[in-house]
Amino acid sequence: RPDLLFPALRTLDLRGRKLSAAELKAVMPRAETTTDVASDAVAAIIGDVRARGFAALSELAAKFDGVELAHPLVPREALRTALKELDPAVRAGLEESIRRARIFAEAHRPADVEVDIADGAKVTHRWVPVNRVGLYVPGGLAVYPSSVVMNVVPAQAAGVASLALTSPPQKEFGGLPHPTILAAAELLGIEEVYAVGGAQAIAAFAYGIPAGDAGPALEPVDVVTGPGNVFVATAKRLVKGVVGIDAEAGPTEIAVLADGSADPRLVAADLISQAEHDPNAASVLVTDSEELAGSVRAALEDQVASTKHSERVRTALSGAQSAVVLVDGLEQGIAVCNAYGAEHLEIQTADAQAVAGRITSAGAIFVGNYSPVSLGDYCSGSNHVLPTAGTAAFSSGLNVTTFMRAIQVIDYSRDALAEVSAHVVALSRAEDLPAHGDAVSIRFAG
Ligand code: HSO
Ligand code: ZN
Repeated sequence: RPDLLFPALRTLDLRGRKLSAAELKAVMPRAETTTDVASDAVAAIIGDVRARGFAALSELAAKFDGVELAHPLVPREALRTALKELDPAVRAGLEESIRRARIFAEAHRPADVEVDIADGAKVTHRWVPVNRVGLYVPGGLAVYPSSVVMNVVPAQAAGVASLALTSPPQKEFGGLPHPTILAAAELLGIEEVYAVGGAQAIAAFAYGIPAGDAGPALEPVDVVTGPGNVFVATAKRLVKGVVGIDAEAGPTEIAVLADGSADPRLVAADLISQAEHDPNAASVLVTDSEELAGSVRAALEDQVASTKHSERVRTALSGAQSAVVLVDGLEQGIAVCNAYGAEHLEIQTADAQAVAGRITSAGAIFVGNYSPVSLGDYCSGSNHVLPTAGTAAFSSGLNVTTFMRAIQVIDYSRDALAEVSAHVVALSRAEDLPAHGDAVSIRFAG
């Protein structure tokens, strides 16, 4: 009775059911997105930072982080020391992660598009990096130096001139951010690092803080990226429009689309790997093989028991957001995955490449037995900041273009303008905006 194994993970049987894409999306397991409960508190913090600058940051650091800080800029010496004291194996891992991410990001820098619409009529789409970005790195339980790499490398490849990073002050590290974060920043050549966390960090980035008695100014940024808790996410939402922000990263998700040819031990290990992040993480197996589903359950019994964060993993796998989804065949499996739009989708089927080619919604696709999500988390060259909660339907993972925008450049000659002038005049009349037409006609009058 394979269905009796690991019963905490529920089964959703979609076999024989003809569901539309919208119905599939509704029926797939997904955590409720948390509604914004922090808005008022966060708005007050943002207002306070705007009004009182460093003094507000210092008070908030004392209140929330229990540290005394007159000015939150981390001394350069502390960055150097953190790198010097970094475990050599971790350093080597970060260096390889950076190297691969750079190869990809630099190749991905978008090319300008220059088009001759007609003789002498040229329109160009010109990519330009933003001037300055602020990167938020969470502290506390989740210390992710790998996320420093994932945010910084594409910004640098985009050509962003000025890059600032912030992470909450840690009492146990003398009010500085976690040393691994500092070391990763130093490896990447980031000199401007702050010890500020929470909504106040996002406010400081968005509005800047003028120089004062406490020390040098914190210049406002154009784009804020990076994950954070509900206060950080709410703050990002509130400053959006003043600055650009990246997508809100919810609890992580892995879906595995597998057929009878998949190795159940690998499927189980990968489901566990992302469940390890968060009791709210989602692990979803989509398969047309009841036999595979049974052997994955058997493998989960073994592997969940022996993994370090067993309790967290068990909670994630037994949550409403996780399931084994049984489908009639690969066709329905692909439809299910496209409707779900997982942050990470692994394809472990006979012809994995062909199946991957038919996926139209996912943050990232991991093809075949040797491309697990953990590879992408650290060292594949791809980015691990990816759309969650189905937002893959309309958004992309972090990449060079996150840190760029494009300018359209219009360059017409006299003859080229003459060729369309009557059309401009006619359209301007139709919109009762005759001065628009006149601005063209005047160039040819007299
Ligand atoms: N899987 C996470 C990223 C991460 N994993 C960082 C390990 N460290 C979200 O894509
Ligand atoms: Zn991960």
